Amino acid sequence: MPCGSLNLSKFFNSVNSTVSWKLVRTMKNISNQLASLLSRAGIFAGAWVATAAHAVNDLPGGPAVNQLNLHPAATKIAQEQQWLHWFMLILCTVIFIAVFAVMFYSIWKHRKSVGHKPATFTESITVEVVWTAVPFIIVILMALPATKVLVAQKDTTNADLTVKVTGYQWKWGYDYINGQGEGLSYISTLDSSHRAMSDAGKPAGDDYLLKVDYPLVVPVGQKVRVITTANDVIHAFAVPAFGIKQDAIPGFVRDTWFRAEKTGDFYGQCQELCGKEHAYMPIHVKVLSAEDYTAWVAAEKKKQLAKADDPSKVWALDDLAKRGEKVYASNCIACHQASGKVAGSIKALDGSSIVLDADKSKQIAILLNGAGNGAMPAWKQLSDTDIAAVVTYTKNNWSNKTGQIVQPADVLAARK
Ligand code: HEC
Ligand SMILES: [Cu+2]
Repeated sequence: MPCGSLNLSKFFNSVNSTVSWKLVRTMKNISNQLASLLSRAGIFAGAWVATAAHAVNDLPGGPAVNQLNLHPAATKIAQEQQWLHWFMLILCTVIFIAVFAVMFYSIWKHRKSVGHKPATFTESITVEVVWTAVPFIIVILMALPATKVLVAQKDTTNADLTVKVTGYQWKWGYDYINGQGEGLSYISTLDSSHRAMSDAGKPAGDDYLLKVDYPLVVPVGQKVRVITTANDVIHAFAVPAFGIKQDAIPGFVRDTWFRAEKTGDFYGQCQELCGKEHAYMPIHVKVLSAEDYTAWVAAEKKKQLAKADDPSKVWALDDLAKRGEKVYASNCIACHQASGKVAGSIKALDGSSIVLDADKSKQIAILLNGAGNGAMPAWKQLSDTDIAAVVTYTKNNWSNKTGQIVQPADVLAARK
């Protein structure tokens, strides 16, 4: 390329579209071979873990057994990040080898014992210019493609779908605030069977601690803008296959985006230490085809309509307690146990004077406002019916046979 007509942006575009694909392929080959070599070495160390515990397999879209390489990319951005990763690693390795080769060769070749006399000159303008110019060019060569990807990563404009992701201790809230599915809103928590496995110290399955009740569902090939924030402490929303990771900070709004190139399940985890159950708030993104996504949105909307309970509805005790059992299983069991008994600093609900109290407003107030300086979280975000249901359930389960029923209207009144 003649130097006078060097057009950098054109140059890098052409690098990206032609040369880079060959490079990506060779780099991938090198990296795969490297990874398999290393993992074979790692198998010795890993073998006892695998046999002692249980057989696990790779989880597509999630972690792989003895994984050393980055997750297979499911977005263009992740692909480019991996290209950069290998590009820089190889560049640095080549420089490292070249510099040290020259150094060791010179030391060896010009050693005193074979009669070499030290040169007496000092300062060489040529050498100084070369060792300033060459690294400068190398740095520019690294910075240009990196900047290009960085700028693309930050460009959250023109999204097809916008989802607000809220970090809670310890679950994720997903609100579809723009695009197809607007208005959908739900909480995604770890599957309770996985918590039970963890409590029992018996991990099982390839998706151990990655299974959730309601995954984040998005359409394939569309630009999804993710707005992150948090309700309590700092969390971080990250999905390695998409190449995204964004802190979710209380009181602040940050954003990132991805465009999944294939359908399937992709997994991530909270990546900012956020408390004792940091490891129990996985992220599961389900990427659907356009038709499946449309069908999913329609079904969810229907469900939401059915669920949009009329807070003035008067419930029968049995129906409400049955619903409360579900609310309890997904929200309260982590602390209060299925048995409702004392567990450390967690007060028992079975036999609790507050739960048994004929004055229902006491327990409603605890649920709406929390207690023990936040040790018992506030549950304002649950619907009136869900709060009424779980209160009714606790008042009529275990040895608590009060026969009391709390209606959604009682909760609605207490909110004011
Ligand atoms: C993060 C753990 C945690 C979760 C989840 C939790 N609680 Fe609690 N809860 C506590 C703690 C700790 C206390 C004791 C607070 C105190 O010191 O007064 C408590 C106290 C209570 C009390 C008062 C008991 C008494 O006798 O003082 C009630 C009622 C209660 N929780 C109901 C619930 C219900 C219903 C849910 C589910 C919607 C729930 N809790 C979820 C931790 C939790
Ligand atoms: Cu977290």
